[in-house]
Amino acid sequence: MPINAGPEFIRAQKEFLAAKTLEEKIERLKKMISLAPKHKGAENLLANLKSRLAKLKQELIRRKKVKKHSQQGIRKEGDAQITLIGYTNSGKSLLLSKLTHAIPKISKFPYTTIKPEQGILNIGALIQILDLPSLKNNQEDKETLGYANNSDLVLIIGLSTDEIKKILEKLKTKKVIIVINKSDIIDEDKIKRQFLGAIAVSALQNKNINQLKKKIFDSLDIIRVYTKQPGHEPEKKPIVLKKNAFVEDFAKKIHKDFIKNFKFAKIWRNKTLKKVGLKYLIKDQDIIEVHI
Ligand SMILES: Nc1nc2c(ncn2[C@@H]2O[C@H](COP(=O)(O)OP(=O)(O)O)[C@@H](O)[C@H]2O)c(=O)[nH]1
Ligand SMILES: [Mg+2]
Repeated sequence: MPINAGPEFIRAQKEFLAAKTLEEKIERLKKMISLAPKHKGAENLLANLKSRLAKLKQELIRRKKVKKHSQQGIRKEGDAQITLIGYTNSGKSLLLSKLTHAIPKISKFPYTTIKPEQGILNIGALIQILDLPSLKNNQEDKETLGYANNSDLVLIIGLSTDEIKKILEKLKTKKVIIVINKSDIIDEDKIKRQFLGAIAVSALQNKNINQLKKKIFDSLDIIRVYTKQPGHEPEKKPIVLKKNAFVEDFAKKIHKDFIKNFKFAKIWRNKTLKKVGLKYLIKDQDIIEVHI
């Protein structure tokens, strides 16, 4: 039986055959289906097109899954995740090795870091640090920027005003610390005047590394508080909470029954003891004893 497809269908078919991407193929095939003759003699054709469309859609889903999986190459760990971003040779990998126990490749040759390297900075709270591949101003930056925008805080490692400006433009997140590295060999004052709040360090000479750790903690808006059992010393490992948490939030995190049976809490702050209720605001370094 003749199919008698109209000129519009023929054109749509040509466009479909010329499609380059999977998304294009799907869109154009849908158009072909909508223009295909619907009479009995064209049933096979229509069924054929529909089954092709189903296959293309499946392929799209599969590709998306693969992409998602590869992006999740590094899982978030610890109490917060921060990322190091910058151009090649700015010293990101050396800095990672100074902030954590990680041993990444460090080299004067460009683009030594080809995938994110990770380490854990222990400042009571455990901070996961990702040392990202250097920016290249090309398509590859997309994945790198994705990691940065998804982290809790980005450290921009820059050696010049120009570099820092470019990186700020690329980033979506506003949660950044500007770190001027190599302060042993570059003039940081001019850059600092442009970016108030920037911190100058030297990863090579361990200059200002502890100040940087403190700045990282202060920028994360978290607090470390220590649980204490009546008659015992406080725990060494802190509980990490968001800034401006109440005794209530602390109690909830320890045990769900703590709220229900709560009587009062004792808080030691700067060696001073205070008896408080659930709505009391807690601060970094508080020691808390909950009574039920
Ligand atoms: N003078 C000096 N050199 C540094 C400093 N930090 C890193 N470097 C050197 O710069 C080069 C690149 O360091 P690397 O950490 O691999 O840079 P990345 O590409 O940003 O990861 C290496 O030769 C490092 O020894 C620093 O603070 N001062
Ligand atoms: Mg590197």
